[in-house]
Amino acid sequence: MEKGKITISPISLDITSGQLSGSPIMQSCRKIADLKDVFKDENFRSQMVQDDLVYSVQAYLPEEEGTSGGLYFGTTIIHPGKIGDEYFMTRGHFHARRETGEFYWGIKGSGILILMDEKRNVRAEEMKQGSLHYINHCTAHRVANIGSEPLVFNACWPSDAGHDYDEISNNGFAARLVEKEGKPFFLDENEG
Ligand code: M6P
Ligand code: ZN
Repeated sequence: MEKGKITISPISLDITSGQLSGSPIMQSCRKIADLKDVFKDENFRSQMVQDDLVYSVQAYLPEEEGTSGGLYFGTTIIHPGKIGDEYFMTRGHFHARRETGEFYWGIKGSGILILMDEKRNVRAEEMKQGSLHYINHCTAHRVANIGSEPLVFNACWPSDAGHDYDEISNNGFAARLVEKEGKPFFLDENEG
């Protein structure tokens, strides 16, 4: 590093909108079509407009995936909506390296962070602007938007955490967040 030289970071974060700008930023979108078998009512999902966006992720990944000691940063925007009575939500994942944790924090909107340990115990935390969430190691995590505006949150996780989606695809979460009488309500995995 040249002594005394002050440079500008290539990435910036608009802290009011959560929007990342600069380069390199990875962008991904999850549309209705991408979320087969994620929601309880697969038949309902299959009949929705397949091109509609459920959530998008922007991520700054300054290290090669798998590098130990590095960190990743992301902004996730979950649109308001439901599939049947189940709120729009992220796919959810365990970390491939189960011993790694993660921070989430709310930027705007109203949501629920759903957490599940390896014994399938589920708990949840309210997400809103300024809420800070520590996701323990060995804990699957998923976020649902329970409001009528986009839910925006930031995340910071280790670059060697990885994503294990298979465990959730195969066994799901032990509870699902549905709207009942206008309010969020957890349905046990065996309930309709
Ligand atoms: C956060 C982070 C990312 C994750 C994203 C969407 O930004 O946890 O690692 O990819 O949310 O969640 P998912 O991958 O479960 O769809
Ligand atoms: Zn994670």
